[in-house]
Amino acid sequence: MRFPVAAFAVALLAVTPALAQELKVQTSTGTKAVTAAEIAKLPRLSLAVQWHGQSATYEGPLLSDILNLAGGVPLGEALRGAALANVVIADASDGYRIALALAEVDPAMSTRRVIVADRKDGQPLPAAEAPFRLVVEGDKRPARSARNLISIKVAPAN
Ligand SMILES: Nc1nc2c(c(=O)[nH]1)N[C@H]1C(S)=C(S)[C@@H](COP(=O)(O)O)O[C@H]1N2
Ligand SMILES: [Mo]
Repeated sequence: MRFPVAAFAVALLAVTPALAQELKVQTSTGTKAVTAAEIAKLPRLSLAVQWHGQSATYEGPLLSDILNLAGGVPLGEALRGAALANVVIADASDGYRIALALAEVDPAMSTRRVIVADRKDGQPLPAAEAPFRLVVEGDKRPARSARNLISIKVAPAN
């Protein structure tokens, strides 16, 4: 009996990322669980990266489009005055956490493109990076490109 139980546990672990494919997005209007299906419907772009001498291409929607889905995030013309002190905090399943200024992720403000990748090199994200990976264009080191992204929060820096 031991082997079948172990095999079942391994199979369950293997499918868990697929089941958990949603992103918690917390904004001034509340918390929304954005599903992988909603994310798949957004316009997509590809970012080619050269990290530690390795090339890869990540694909997914702009983080700003996901923030617009969640609502309550001042972007575009609304991103002015006190709103410019908002930060985006991204949390990963291993406890890793990074921050960006909201202005950095607004395509109306910044040339830096920030995507929530769900594919890499034409394949679903590998388990080591799933369910989503933040890909922050323009950083010299990929330290803010958080793997295993599970939650995003937009709030005033304070
Ligand atoms: N969740 C998570 N994401 C992370 C990290 C981490 O420790 N945990 N390390 C960061 C750092 S410091 C780097 S250099 C890159 C390394 O990315 P790679 O493992 O795909 O080469 O991941 C970034 N994203
Ligand atoms: Mo790093």
